[in-house]
Amino acid sequence: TDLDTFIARLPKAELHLHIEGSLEPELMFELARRNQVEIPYASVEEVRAAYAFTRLQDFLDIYYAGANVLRTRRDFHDMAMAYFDRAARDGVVHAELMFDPQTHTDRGIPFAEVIEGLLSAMEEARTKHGMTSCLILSFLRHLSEEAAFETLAAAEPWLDRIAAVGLDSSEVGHPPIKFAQVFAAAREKGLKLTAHAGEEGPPEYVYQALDLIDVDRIDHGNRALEDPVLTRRLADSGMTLTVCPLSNLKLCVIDDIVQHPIDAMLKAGLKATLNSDDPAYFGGYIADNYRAVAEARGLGREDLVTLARNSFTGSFLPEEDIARHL
Ligand code: ES4
Ligand code: ZN
Repeated sequence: TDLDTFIARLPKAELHLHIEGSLEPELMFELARRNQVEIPYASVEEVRAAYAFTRLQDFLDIYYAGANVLRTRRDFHDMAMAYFDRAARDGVVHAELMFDPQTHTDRGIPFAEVIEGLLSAMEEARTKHGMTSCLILSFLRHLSEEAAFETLAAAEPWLDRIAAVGLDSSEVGHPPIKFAQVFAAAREKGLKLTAHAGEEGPPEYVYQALDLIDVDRIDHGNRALEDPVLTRRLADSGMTLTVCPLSNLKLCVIDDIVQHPIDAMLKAGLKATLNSDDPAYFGGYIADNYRAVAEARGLGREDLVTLARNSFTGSFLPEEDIARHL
């Protein structure tokens, strides 16, 4: 079989996906019309042309603006369903969706509208595609820890339907230690913990995620490679890294896809996985990420199988469900 067919047929889990980052320009226009919201673009082409970033913050400014068209639970449902339909075609059988409640509650959208829309799409994905999924509530790190505590409190009625908490948005200047208390509270409530670390931030932020938060996963983790001691520690502990190659390219974490360190990560014994991050903004879904690094770094099919396998062993699924996928 050719590479695209092999990748599409390889069962995989997606572990690093911001659902708001799956909002395609076409749906953005449809929701703007449906909700009578003004958007600063005249056409889908103009939106896509605006997706030229040189760093994380350039992207985040546009991503938060795009989320402004999301108003009702139906909007969140439709956005998530579009993602599930697309991911199913890429061979995703389990998806862990990060969502940013503060992006919506700070605009006056009730937490219930956001999560109920996502949950109903998750239910539909299960019946329509046989796809399992779970939710990762992400705190915006450019906001205060107090605001994160308020978000955790707002989530209380749905805690049994939330697998984990995460930490995203502007990394530099907002180290994990800023959120140590709220992560401890989330763990007390039985949630798993993950945090973006080492995307733009230094290895020190990865150490903080490990030592001060005791995370179950690291999102990105690229800059850990600058520190051999840290790299060895991540490998020896079997820590899962949710790596996002096309995101790294679009946000200039790397200058060219041929420089992507995925093969170095595997060679170092790191439990890396491949993910799409914000597929509507970064030019590709999960299979595009597999293909991009397979071609750019000459990964063999055994490597792709290893990466897909890591996506299940690194997932937040119960042990018996993980075993079913191996
Ligand atoms: C994000 Cl790529 C990335 N990094 C940090 N925060 C984010 N939120 C959405 N995508
Ligand atoms: Zn991310």
